[in-house]
Amino acid sequence: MSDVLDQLLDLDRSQLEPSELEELNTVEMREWLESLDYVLASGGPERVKEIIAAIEAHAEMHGVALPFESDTSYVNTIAAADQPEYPGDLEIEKRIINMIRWNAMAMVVYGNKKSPGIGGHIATYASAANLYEVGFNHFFRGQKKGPDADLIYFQGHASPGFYARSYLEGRLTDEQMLNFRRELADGPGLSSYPHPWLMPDYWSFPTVSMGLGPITSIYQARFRRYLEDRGLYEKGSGKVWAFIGDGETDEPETLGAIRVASRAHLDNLIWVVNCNLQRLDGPVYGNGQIIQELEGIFRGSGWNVIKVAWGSAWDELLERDVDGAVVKRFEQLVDGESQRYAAFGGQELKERFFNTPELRELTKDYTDADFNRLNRGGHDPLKIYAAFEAAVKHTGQPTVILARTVKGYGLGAAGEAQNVAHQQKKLDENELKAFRDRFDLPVTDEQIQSNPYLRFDPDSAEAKYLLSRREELGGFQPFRHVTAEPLAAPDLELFEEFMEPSGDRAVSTTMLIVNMIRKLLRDPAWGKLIVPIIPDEARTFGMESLFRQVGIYSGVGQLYEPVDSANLLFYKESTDGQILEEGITEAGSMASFIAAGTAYANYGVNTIPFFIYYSMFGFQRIGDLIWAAADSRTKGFLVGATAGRTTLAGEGLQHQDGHSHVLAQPVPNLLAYDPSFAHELAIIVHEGMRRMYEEQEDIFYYLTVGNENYQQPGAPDHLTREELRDGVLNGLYLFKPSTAKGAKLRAQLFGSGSIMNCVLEAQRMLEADYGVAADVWSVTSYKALHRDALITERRNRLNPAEAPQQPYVYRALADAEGVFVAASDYMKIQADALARHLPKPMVALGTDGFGRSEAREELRDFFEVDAKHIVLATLHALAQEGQLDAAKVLEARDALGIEPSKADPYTD
Ligand SMILES: Cc1ncc(C[n+]2csc(CCOP(=O)(O)OP(=O)(O)O)c2C)c(N)n1
Ligand SMILES: [Mg+2]
Repeated sequence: MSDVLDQLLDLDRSQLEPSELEELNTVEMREWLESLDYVLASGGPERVKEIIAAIEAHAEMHGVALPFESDTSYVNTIAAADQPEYPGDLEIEKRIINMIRWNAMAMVVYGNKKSPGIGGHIATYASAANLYEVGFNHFFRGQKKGPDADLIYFQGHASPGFYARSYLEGRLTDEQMLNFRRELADGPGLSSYPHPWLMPDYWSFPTVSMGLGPITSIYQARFRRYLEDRGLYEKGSGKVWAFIGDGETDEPETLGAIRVASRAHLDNLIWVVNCNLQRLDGPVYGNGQIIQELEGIFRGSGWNVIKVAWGSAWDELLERDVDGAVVKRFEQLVDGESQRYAAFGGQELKERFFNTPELRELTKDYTDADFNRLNRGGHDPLKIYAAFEAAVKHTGQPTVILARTVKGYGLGAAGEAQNVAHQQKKLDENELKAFRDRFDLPVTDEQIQSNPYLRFDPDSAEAKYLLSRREELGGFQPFRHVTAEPLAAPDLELFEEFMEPSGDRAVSTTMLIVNMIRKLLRDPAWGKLIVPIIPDEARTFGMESLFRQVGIYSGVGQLYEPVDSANLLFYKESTDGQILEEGITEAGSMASFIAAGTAYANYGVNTIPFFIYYSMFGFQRIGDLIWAAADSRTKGFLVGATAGRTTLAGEGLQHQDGHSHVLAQPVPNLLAYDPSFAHELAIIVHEGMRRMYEEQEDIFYYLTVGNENYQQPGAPDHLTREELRDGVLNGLYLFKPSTAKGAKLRAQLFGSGSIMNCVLEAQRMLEADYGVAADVWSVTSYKALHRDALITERRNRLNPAEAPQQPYVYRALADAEGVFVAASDYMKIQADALARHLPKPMVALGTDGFGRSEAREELRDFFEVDAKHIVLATLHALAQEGQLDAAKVLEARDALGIEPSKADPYTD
């Protein structure tokens, strides 16, 4: 103990002068820290942990309520002394990164000069460049590494940087670079962001809708484990890397699923959050510290957290700072304030950060250049390398690296750390020259005016280094390469039972799809490849028997004896379980769907997902993930169960879906079906498997199935199998022609889903009570009919000299007599959208409006889709055609018991 401390300790602290108290505090703190240093040196970190734990317990025992802190001091997680040797050539890497920085900036600046308003981002990549370059030169493994290859979610707004690197690697041409964001130019162009749909040999993961990259990367890493554990893919050391913006962590999809990763011990997952402390409008958390906040969140969720906050230049300062003044200052520093130092440079840092006597003393020898060198960790390759290496080696947990960077790094006055940095796309000549000088680039003043892009001489040390690093790491990144072989659709025999009538047995389409999945799971070729995905609704859909049949996947197996173990259908979890029981997360389930439905591209494995969910919680809730699935060229079946606004009884407004088919319309490569019967479902599922896996088409399917039980009629006799198949797949076929041969009045009725039963009843009533012969058509897909009609219409418009063709729906109905009346459990706009393409008008009945808690019959009355409303609509249409007296319609309305003053379901 020091003498001063001894003396001061003898006094009553409350009697001390403030200066004496401060001295006591300082000396006391130093004593404690020195003791700790001694323990660390002699006993190592483990002993330090033991002592601190004992001190904490001791303090708590004496009534000191310690604050809960899930974050650690605001210093780098990896101490300077523990940093590994940097394996690369820093000088060469610097020249490479500088050239990439230039080209990435040039793509945007020159692109906007040529075509004002074309957009693009400079600041995002500028801040993240070092993170990526350490990855490209030392970590990211390419396709040739097989199961050791990495899957990388690149931050979407940084795409100019990846194109710029690919250009140096010789993968992209000058023309492509000049056509960044000009995909419709004469020559080949480059998409703004990562879109596998647009660049299928390059991008794998669409990340640009904030939050989708993060959540899908978690389920990707988990799915990789699933494939390995089930023996479908060789176990390797490949990682899933996701690069995320700090502003992006605002999205619930970013942080909402991080527990999934730690619970599953996904040490094959590495997130790098680029903490440039800014988002689009300004600071992410100006009044606080986003890095510290994120550290707390991730640590609390069981992740390994590595902070890369401060660059190497700070190490020496921290070393000298025995009183911890710098660390204390770090901890006070809010992000909005530190943004100023990045924006205004070393002088600002000197005056505003080193603003106490101790800090001034500590830096008294510092020159302006020294202050300017005090860099952020995310721009220091040594720090980044240490973090990446530790992340790759870490076992048992996912890792997140929180790297502190500067938004718009290198842009200087043109936007460095400015609130406007995100949208900066224009640099004037002086700013371009400043950028050139800062990064020491071989650009002449003349070149600045004209040819923007730089390349290394192929014989240069830089070009060779660049390519040899990638060669050693297994090839270029990003890449997308489909290696899966076509796989023949299952034998039609498998589906034969569904073509037969069910007899007295009433069966719902939900039960039918589950039966089909069960059968497919037993198929020798397909059985292993089916991936049933359920967000905690298996019992709702009668799928619990699958628990036992194929098991629920769990990376750790089952560590408990299930409560229902005596039951035949017990809740079985196992490492080779096949079902992905995701819990209550449609977003997570959709992320699994994407992983399973793109495994043909990412792993060369033809897994086929069936994601079964409450239809209301699909397009409406996770529409953006479905859009990303489409972009990703995902295959598989989305099955919206408990579908139909009036078919799902009792559940009411929030659950009754009468519009998911409308929301399915915008997704171009999605086929959407609303089948009524088993034979339709069987034909669609078989054809889907054939097209997606045998023909390798990049499409996916949406099927709605209901929970209403009814007898399945089997394939109709009046059609050949071929005719039936064509009709079902094209979206419409004559299901039940009228038998009332002599009737004068005619109608064509169109039914879908379970409303088909109302249509069939209306057919009977019209014939029996009103002398109208009605044919009944099954409309399996309004979307398919509409799509075909638009394609045909366009073809005719673009080829006016050729004989016009008719769309399928027109041809199918050309000779149909009488009025057209359609009814479905979905919005009227589905049928209305066909109006232009039909031989005559079609009256649409549907379920526009909010649902109600009621029984089916009442719901169908309320929404006016039941048999009596179909009858009334038919008679009204006949009257409008002049074939029936209006008085007859009025008579019928009253006879049917329809009140004209009844509530309007659309407005009430
Ligand atoms: C879902 C969604 N909302 C909004 C945007 C628009 N947007 C693009 S980038 C951006 C800011 C991104 O900030 P950050 O995540 O911190 O990334 P940085 O560019 O700073 O690395 C925003 C709001 C988007 N792409 N996706
Ligand atoms: Mg940011």
